[in-house]
Amino acid sequence: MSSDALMQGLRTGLTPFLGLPLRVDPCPATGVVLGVPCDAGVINRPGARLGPWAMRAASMGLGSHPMPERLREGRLNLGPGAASGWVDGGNVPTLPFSLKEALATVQDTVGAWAITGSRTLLLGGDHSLTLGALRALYLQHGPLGLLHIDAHPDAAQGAAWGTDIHHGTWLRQALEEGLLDPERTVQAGLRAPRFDDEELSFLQAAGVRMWSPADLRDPFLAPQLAEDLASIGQGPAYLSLDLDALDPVLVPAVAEPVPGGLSLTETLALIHAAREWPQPWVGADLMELAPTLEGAETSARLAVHLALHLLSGRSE
Ligand SMILES: [Mn+2]
Repeated sequence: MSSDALMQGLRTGLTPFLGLPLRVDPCPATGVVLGVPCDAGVINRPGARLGPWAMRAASMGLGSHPMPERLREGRLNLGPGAASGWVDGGNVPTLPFSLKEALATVQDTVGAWAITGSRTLLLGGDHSLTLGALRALYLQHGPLGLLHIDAHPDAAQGAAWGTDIHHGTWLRQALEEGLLDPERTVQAGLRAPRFDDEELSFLQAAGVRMWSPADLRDPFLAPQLAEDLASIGQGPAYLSLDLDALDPVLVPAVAEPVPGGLSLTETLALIHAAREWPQPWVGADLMELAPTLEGAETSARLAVHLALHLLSGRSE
């Protein structure tokens, strides 16, 4: 964000994400940030429908260059800013009463931007809405690789709640619909308590690579982790981040916080691994920020920090 954008935000009361130009109609751009103001797929503790507003407000006044990781090596050149060539596309106009219609609206909106060549970053919104983006990007690119950073596997059978689609089932839906290449699908941060082992068995049988926080921290598994993360990008890929992957001390304002989560450093290491993919991810999302819950300000701040790194190039 330039200081001009900060002044404009103060003057107008509008806070496009990171001060990006606001373009509510699809147009060719490097990428578009889209809010998804819907939480119709949340089982407990709603509030994520307000996530996009919280993240935009928290982005106001931030510099667009992450601090260089190292300052004592004499390389202080900041390079291009994060989100260079990106625009804020406003919110996806989801109806709050029908998850099915909301998914179709996300698919239509993401598809309309993708067809212009724009990459997409969703600001959630509950995690079920990711399915709409995957459906749209599959139509554009074919089966996608997926880096899924989350405390939960999100591959539950929907029958228990009388619906196939809620924020704990979208990954199963995506795999069953063939939207993903399971050989290029990796989950990181998994630690939520289980009812049974059905979900994990399903994922293992599908060929998905699952990493718990302890696995991620095991130095003997580091080469395997690097290999798994690199494999995702051997084709068009998507990066989906549920903010509950991080420890609830850092991000309490999520529907389903689970103790024992990832640190910021660990999460950034995963995000930075995606920078090494031959092609940048075609879509990404930051889901489940529920600013009605405790710790909203600090949670939103951290989400924006992650976005800044998601939208930064290799040189930063
Ligand atoms: Mn989750």
